[in-house]
Amino acid sequence: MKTRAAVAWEAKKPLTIETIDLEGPKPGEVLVEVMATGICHTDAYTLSGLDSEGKFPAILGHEGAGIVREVGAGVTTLKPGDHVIPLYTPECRNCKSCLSRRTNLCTAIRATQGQGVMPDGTSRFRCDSTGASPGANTVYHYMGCSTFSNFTVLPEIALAKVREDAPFDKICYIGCGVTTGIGAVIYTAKVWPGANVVVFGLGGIGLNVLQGARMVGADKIIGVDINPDKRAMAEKFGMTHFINPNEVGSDKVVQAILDVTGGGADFSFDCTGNVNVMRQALECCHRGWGESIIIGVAEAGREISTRPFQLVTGRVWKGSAFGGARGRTDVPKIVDWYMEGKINIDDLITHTMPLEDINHGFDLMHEGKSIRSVVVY
Ligand code: NAD
Ligand code: AHE
Ligand code: ZN
Repeated sequence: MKTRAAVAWEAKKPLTIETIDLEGPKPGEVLVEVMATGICHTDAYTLSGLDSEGKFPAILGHEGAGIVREVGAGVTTLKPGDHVIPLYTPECRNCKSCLSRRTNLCTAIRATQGQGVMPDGTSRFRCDSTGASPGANTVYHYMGCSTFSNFTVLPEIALAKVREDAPFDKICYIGCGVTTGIGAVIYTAKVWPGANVVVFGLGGIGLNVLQGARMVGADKIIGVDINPDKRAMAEKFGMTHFINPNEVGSDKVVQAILDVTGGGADFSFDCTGNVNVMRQALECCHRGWGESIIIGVAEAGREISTRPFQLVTGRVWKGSAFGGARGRTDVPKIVDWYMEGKINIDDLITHTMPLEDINHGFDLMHEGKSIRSVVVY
């Protein structure tokens, strides 16, 4: 079939809207009509060319919601008409990782996903309008999702079935940002009531960490951002104290946090992807037990560092992917929380736009003017 998609032909270039050839689902795969997709900072990171797994041309996008239109042979858990959220972290329930119950990092299809292809090693996307010779017109999948295409194909294990009364233009955000932020608090860090929490980077992820911290009853919830315009929204989502490194001096941020918390944070979260900030996030943690969770994605080649003494004296450095959530199990529950009014998504979606304006969504993110832009097909 033909479908409309925003294609990333090469790094650092705007996306262009193309008519793409999409092959139908092979065994174990599902054809999904994407109804809405958010634009996450990770899409911009890959488009910047600094993602070591970035492949071009590709159809980016990994924060979507849609409807199953066709299922391939052997698919048993989904049928046409089902409402779904694509999962860049699938849940096969069969691999060593899934069976361990110790991680959400399912390994069933991770290798091919990183290569921009389906589990059989081939892409379902082709763009014949390039004029390239047959076979040279492959367009790659991205994070196994490619939600910047109106129709896409995913493995059955990479789809969470969700309730049908939930609005696509809001729950698409649960496909990454909401689950990543709230999940990092409840599944990865297991923040306890009364804990002091620090969040570095008050964007689409950090604001969800804030609302997760408020949900579990954290005490002080400190936000750190270089953009003072993020303050009002952060306060709405539970922030009790704000620190702007440009005002206090970036070398004084850690001390400022030690002062506010009376010795250090119980939990800190990096939602910037900046390795210098990650160091501050660790070092502002309380001696003996403070835990710092890295959520931000850093460019290829960047490394984190600290004095080992920081760890010897009890601070813990951890990371979190997709908030530690098991997609097929946890995502439908998070959709329920939204529908029951337990979490706020609406206020974080600051802009919606048609696919034709998707580059504007990236501009708004880079200018710090949006929290989440959502493309509605
Ligand atoms: P965003 O652009 O919406 O927000 C980033 C925020 O960080 C902005 O408010 C910006 O002003 C702030 N910031 C930048 N530099 C800073 C600094 N030096 N000190 C303090 N604040 C600073 O991005 P987002 O969509 O919220 O994504 C945040 C990060 O999380 C990205 O690196 C993204 O790739 C990553 N991410 C990771 C996962 C995961 O599963 N681990 C999931 C989604 C996103
Ligand atoms: N290809 C990147 C990996 C970037 C990364 O860490 N991605 C996160 C999700 S970001 C969503 O917005 C993740 O889930 N990581 C675990 C995994 O298996 O990729 C790189 O830097 O190489
Ligand atoms: Zn994302």
